[in-house]
Amino acid sequence: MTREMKRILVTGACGQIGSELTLALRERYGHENVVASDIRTPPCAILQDSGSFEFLDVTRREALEAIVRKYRIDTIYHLAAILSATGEKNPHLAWGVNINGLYNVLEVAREHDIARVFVPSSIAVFGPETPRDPAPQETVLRPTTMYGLTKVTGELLGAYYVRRFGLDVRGVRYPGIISAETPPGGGTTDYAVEIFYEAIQHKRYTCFVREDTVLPMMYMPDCIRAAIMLMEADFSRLRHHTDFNVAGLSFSAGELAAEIKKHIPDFVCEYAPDFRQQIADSWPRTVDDRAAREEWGWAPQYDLPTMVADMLEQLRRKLQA
Ligand code: NAD
Ligand code: AKB
Repeated sequence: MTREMKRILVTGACGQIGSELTLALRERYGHENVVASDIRTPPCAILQDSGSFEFLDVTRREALEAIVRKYRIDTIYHLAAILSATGEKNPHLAWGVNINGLYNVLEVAREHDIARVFVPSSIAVFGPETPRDPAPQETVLRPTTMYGLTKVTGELLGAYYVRRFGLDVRGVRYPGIISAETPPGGGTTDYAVEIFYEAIQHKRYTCFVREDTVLPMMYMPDCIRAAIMLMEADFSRLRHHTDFNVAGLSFSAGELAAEIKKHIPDFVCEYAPDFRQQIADSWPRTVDDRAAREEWGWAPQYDLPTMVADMLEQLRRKLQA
């Protein structure tokens, strides 16, 4: 499936990834062909003005079905979710949105002959028993967070729909995503975005994980490329479907601060770990993404210096505006 893919629904389109992925999809497949949806109001006018927008709670199956019918949707990017830190504060909500919401999406997709569904997984599927450097593609999946638990279940459920019903469900295990447009929504990796806002605005940041904490991360342009590349890949080449490891870059919180300091010499970063440290410590430092490279040609384009330079430029422009 390439550019002839026509009628796309994005759930959770107002979030960190959705707000930028929706615009990229509109550019690629036509503004009139990409419907954004969320339970909240779009964070920027362009998301609302550049195509259709619908309020949609994914836990309400009839509402989802009505939108699929109304727009004759044939492809869904399902991004609505509760992330790790919010999920630990409210595990019931995380289960409800991440599991029941996904089940609704898969069932509606099955009943309405949807051609393809994208469901992101996360490095949160890994746990303390997973090898950390790198986390293999095939490995122990025993996460300790409710978010991670829902992501493992999501991968398995998606793979079941591929096998049992022939529904084309695809997904990557995203690392922490770094971006300048929409702030992240309650994850453990949020420090890697907050640090940029604080460095530019106050030249100080108190980081909620230790200086030596290393996690896999990815810059937003690579995140969007990964979604589109996987969704356009030839199905016959895929041996995996819903669980591709994808590496971007891995660095410690201290290395990130040092790279920012090269651009803002008087920037000071302090460290005061909170409950999110334990979550970070249960995740790997790097991931082995050979399956994604071999099956659909994945390769990231940003490293730490290029990501930091671009991030500072984008964010300065945004904050000045
Ligand atoms: P986000 O929290 O920024 O956005 C999620 C969106 O879902 C929000 O706009 C929220 O309003 C919406 N939402 C919440 N409950 C909903 C409901 N019941 N119905 C409809 N919408 C609802 O998250 P994100 O970072 O954009 O993540 C998108 C996807 O990517 C998620 O599946 C997440 O697990 C995955 N992911 C993200 C990261 C990351 O670092 N951002 C990393 C790994 C995986
Ligand atoms: C989080 O920290 O919860 C997310 C993720 C890695 O899934 N950014």
